[in-house]
Amino acid sequence: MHNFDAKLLALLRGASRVAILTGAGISAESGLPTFRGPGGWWRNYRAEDLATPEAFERDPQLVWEWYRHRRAQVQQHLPNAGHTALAEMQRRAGHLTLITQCVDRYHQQAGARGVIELHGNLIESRCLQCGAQTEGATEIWREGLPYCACGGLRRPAVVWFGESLPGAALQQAFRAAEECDIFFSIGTSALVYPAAHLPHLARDAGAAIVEINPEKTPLTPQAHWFLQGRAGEILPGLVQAFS
Ligand code: BJW
Ligand code: ZN
Repeated sequence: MHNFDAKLLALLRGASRVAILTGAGISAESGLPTFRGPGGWWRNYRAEDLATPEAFERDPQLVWEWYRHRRAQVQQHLPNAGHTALAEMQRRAGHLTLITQCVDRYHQQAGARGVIELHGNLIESRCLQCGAQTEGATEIWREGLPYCACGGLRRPAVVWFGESLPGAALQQAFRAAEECDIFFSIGTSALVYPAAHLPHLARDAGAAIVEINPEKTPLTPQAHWFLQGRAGEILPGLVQAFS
């Protein structure tokens, strides 16, 4: 079990508002690949070929092949001890906002509520013609591409590079960061903006910053606590502090 600093535990017990930002690393122990780490997607593919609007215009079949594969992976695996611990922490803490860059919906599946999805989700798709956003079950597949009932082509309901994040979600996330006493950055390389701004906003507003990651990131020098290790191993112990 991880040995936590007494000062950190006291701070957690006294905190009235907690904000948590998660990234692909939170789902790594579920068996989902991350983007940038060893075994990550960007080790074998170029982000520009899969996660940009230009890639989708150029080769929608290829992009959909990747997202179908990832949907299947999400269905084949389950939330892990890290997701469960965060949901439990939310039940115990006075006020805990969970902000995620993940598109797998594992936080919600583990019981977390009011999750702010900054980069959309894998489950839904959006019609390029009528704008309707619905779950995959309503897609009409033809030659490797999903269509809407209106006939329009559908795209994954995620946020690609160069696209703006959903405005309401981003606003809620900024606010949670500015108002919290403690901000956790968990399982994210802290490289992709504007999500990567959040811990800095929180820090500037006076919050304590706690980072959980097996590797150092550009955020690490700014973190008040760097808990080096896997989220699924560290978080279950940390839950005890919230009671
Ligand atoms: C563990 C673990 C375990 C392992 N336990 N941890 C130059 C400067 C600044 C900004 C820009 C710039 N050029 C372009 C930009 C903007 C760009 C950006 O930030 N680029 C940077 C890469 C430089 N951002 C955008 O384009 C965003 N939009 C935007 O800014 O709009 C305004 C605008 C419009 C037009 C022009 C310019 C600006 C949109 C970003 C969208 C990101 N989309 C993706 C795909 C989403 C859909 C999908 O899933 O398919 O989001 S890319 C990918 O990266 C995904 C992730 O959410 C995101 C972040 O990655 P994450 O989650 O941090 O994962 P990894 O793999 O990077 O890290 C995993 C971490 O876990 C590692 O640290 C491991 O060590 C750790 N880990 N096991 C705990 N067990
Ligand atoms: Zn439509």
